[in-house]
Amino acid sequence: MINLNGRPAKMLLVYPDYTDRDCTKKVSGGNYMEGLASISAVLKQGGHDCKLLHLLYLHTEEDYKEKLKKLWDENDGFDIVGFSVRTTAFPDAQTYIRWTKEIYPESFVLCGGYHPTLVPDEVLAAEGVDCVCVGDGEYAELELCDKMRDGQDYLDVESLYFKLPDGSFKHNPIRPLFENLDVLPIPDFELFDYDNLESSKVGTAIVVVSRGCFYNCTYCGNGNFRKVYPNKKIYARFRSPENAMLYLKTLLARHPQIKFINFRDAIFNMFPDWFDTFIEMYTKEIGLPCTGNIRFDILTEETVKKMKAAGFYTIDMGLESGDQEMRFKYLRRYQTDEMIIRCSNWFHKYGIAQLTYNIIGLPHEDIHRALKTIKLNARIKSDRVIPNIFYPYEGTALYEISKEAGFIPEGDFTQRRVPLVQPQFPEEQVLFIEAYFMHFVKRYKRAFAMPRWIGEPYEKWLDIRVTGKHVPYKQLVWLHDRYASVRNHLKDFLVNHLPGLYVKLRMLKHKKKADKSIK
Ligand code: B12
Ligand code: SF4
Repeated sequence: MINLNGRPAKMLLVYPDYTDRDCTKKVSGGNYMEGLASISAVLKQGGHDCKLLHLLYLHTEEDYKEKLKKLWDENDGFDIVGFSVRTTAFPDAQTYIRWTKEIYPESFVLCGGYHPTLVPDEVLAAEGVDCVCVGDGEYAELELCDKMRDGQDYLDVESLYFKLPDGSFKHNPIRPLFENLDVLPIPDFELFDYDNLESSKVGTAIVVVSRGCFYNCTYCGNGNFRKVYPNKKIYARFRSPENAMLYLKTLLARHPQIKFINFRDAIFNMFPDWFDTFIEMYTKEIGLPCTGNIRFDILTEETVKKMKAAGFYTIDMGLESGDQEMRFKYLRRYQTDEMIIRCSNWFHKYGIAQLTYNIIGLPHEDIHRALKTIKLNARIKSDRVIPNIFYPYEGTALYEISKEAGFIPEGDFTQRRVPLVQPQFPEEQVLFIEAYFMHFVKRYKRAFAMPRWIGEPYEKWLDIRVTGKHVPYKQLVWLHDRYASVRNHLKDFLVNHLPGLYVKLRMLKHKKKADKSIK
């Protein structure tokens, strides 16, 4: 039991923030994370201290230990080391935890974030982990720190599970969600080297003014994240529009170089009335160019028009699969092709570019269904497409479907490029669709724009190039990998050395789109 004898607690947050494990060099300043900035703000408001070890790349033992020691010495030690763990970061996090305990065996190691929320006992069982936080962490951490400061027993703190000296687990109830997000302080942006973040370098702020989502898409953890709370009905919450303005104004006052806002809320227009009020206030009080995730099944043309006035120059939308049956049966996303096409037309009409997220390699998918995703993107004339390879997150409905069908291979699949092994959709075909997604979207767009007599044969020819028996999938994937590596290096170079030019190029692309709009 840690007793700080009246001294405020010192917490070190460790954030393994990289998705590409091959990247061993620092290429950017990493991502902003609302959850950690929020925990830090609440702890500091409560009189405690909080620092961040932001891991931007896969560290070697020497590198990690050197950084940890430096921070430890500068701060005269820490009472708690808290790891933020997303599912795919868990294997690396375990290594970092082991190394932490090797130098500081007495340190109290706590894990929080999405993975510990989904599978708390699995995380608590890992070597070196003393405690896990299930769900939102601010007030559980504050209570833990307060109790350590006051020398009280903290083993009953709600939302925390503890590993006891005999190795058994102590599970506490999960504290109810706080309904009003306005009670939270403005996040501690300065926990991060904010002006050096990947987004800040190109004048963009990542902003999150909500928690959760009330939809139930089967591949997403949200359906399960909310289940842990006793009052799960209020899981999806937003700061009030007034408080969201205060958040933005505080951020802009501290970081005046920010010229774009990237709202990363799960679904920005989840509550249409909130959204309409928010964008009206944003138009008057902020007015910076912005983007956000938008759901189409709750959208009206009037809202799209207002979004244009507010400064939305682009939006993101989850298209996920172009096969309606896949969307309805396996993804539980009840959006018809017709609805998707109609809403996309509004964005074209008002000159707001559209980026779509797509999933390839879903369970029971095959190359013909994946081709439908390419074609729907072409029909709605997506301006940018992001194809992601399906990853089965434990605890999600689609993980269970994949497991039941026998598509999940034995052993650690977290580092596989294509996690599912499905006979009807082999790895090289999934990688091929991912690699050449935009290439084919562009060509199908052309085919659909041509007169039928030429467009139809061109479409059939393209179909053969995607699904034909003799397509050399493996070789084409190899070629694309080489090209992607050069392109990514170039992008990193521009973002890190010529950010002005990068922003200009990005704006030029969006200007072309906006010029076509109705003024
Ligand atoms: C905003 C967002 C992003 C942003 C910001 C990333 C970030 N790290 O926050 C961007 C666009 C950069 C991003 C990227 C990615 N994301 Co993302 N993202 C989200 C989103 C929409 C909201 C997250 C958020 O800010 N919530 C609000 C904050 C306040 O809550 P929070 O982060 O959960 O933090 C609270 C608790 O988790 C806990 N907590 C968190 N860390 C810790 C640590 C300790 C010690 C403690 C005690 C508590 C604690 O306390 C916090 C405060 O209450 C969620 C989906 C969703 N609706 O939740 C997906 C989500 C987090 N993303 C996800 C994924 C997979 C990714 C990517 C890997 C995608 C990719 N392939 O590139 C990358 C990874 C980037 C990275 N390095 O982390 C998954 C994670 C799934 C999982 N099981 O781990 C989610 C859940 C979506 C999904 N598919 O289900 N993402
Ligand atoms: S709408 Fe987005 S955040 Fe909500 S459940 Fe679906 S995928 Fe997850």
